[in-house]
Amino acid sequence: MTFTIHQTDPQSQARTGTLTTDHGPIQTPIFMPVGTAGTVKAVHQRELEHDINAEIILGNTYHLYLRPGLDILSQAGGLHRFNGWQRPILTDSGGYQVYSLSNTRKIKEEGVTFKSHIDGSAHIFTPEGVMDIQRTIGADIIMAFDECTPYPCEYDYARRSMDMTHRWLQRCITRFDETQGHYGYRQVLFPIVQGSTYTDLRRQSAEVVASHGREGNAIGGLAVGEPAEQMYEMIAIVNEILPADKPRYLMGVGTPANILEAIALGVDMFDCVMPTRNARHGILFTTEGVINIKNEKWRNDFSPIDAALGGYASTQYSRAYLRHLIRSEEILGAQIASLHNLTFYLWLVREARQHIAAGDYNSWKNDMTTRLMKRL
Ligand code: PRF
Repeated sequence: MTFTIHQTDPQSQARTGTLTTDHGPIQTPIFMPVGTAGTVKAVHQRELEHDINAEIILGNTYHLYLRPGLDILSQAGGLHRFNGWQRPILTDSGGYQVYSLSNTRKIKEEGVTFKSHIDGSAHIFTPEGVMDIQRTIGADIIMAFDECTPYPCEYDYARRSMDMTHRWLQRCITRFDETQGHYGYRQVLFPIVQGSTYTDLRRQSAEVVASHGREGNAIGGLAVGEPAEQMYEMIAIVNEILPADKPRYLMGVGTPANILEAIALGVDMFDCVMPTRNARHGILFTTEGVINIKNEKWRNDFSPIDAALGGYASTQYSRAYLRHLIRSEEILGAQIASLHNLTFYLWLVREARQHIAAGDYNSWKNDMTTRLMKRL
């Protein structure tokens, strides 16, 4: 994998680049649609590829391991073969989903024992096991096994958890480096910075992560309920330490405003369920602001969902029609709304890249942030 930086913004830490994997290139800053169970919910791959030009999607170790399971994924020849997506895939390690989804979980030095949210069966995730699983899934970018601390988090817990995440990271690296991909293309491992909202812990964690010299680095443990200002402060501290010539991935973030702010702080990659999850609940992001399509005010608005955005879903269907579909819980409602919100997120990062290249990123970001977060 190579990462080439094209332009850097003179007024901020923002930059544009290209990340090249064996499944193709990714223009950064990028937003990665979340495809938890090997599918971006309610969105066809034809739409991902041709309508919104998604250059990479996410998968989740936790979900894919539980269902369909490694036997099927390995028989298929990996997730790319199984779901037919031929562009890059990144998998999260389960070091987050296991905390948010599984019923009972116990975190120990060896790993995390948990019960499946599907059938209650007992499992253990260890750093070594999670590397093996992600090798079998066959993602281009795989994530280290970590503990994402909750917010708020006592200092002592945050410190002990971070230290364990660092020991787990060493175990991940050892296992990863002594194994190979099963399918003939290269995989890379990104470590994850933790440390809750404590500046000294964040610095320490960024130093440890940077010292491993991997092909890219991630920032975890943020957007878990802390104020946005605190999140930005942590990102700024961490990004001073993470190498500038490697991609930086902020995990699970966020709103359009969060993304634009983090880009200014030097982040290159984002993922979040927000566009797809909100879409299913009728919350739409548009170039004018945020819409709750279920509201009465859209019942006879026959204008397109977002004419300025362009793209199929956003111009083909009216707000009144989408309101009707979502209120009727029609499957097509979720499909249109999801495709629309992803069109918006991919448009947002494309615009960001263009403004970084043009040298006016900061002023554009400030204008956009107020506009995009307005409730219509
Ligand atoms: N760790 C992992 N995945 C994540 C996070 C994390 O801290 C977050 C935090 N926002 C989202 N996804 N492994």
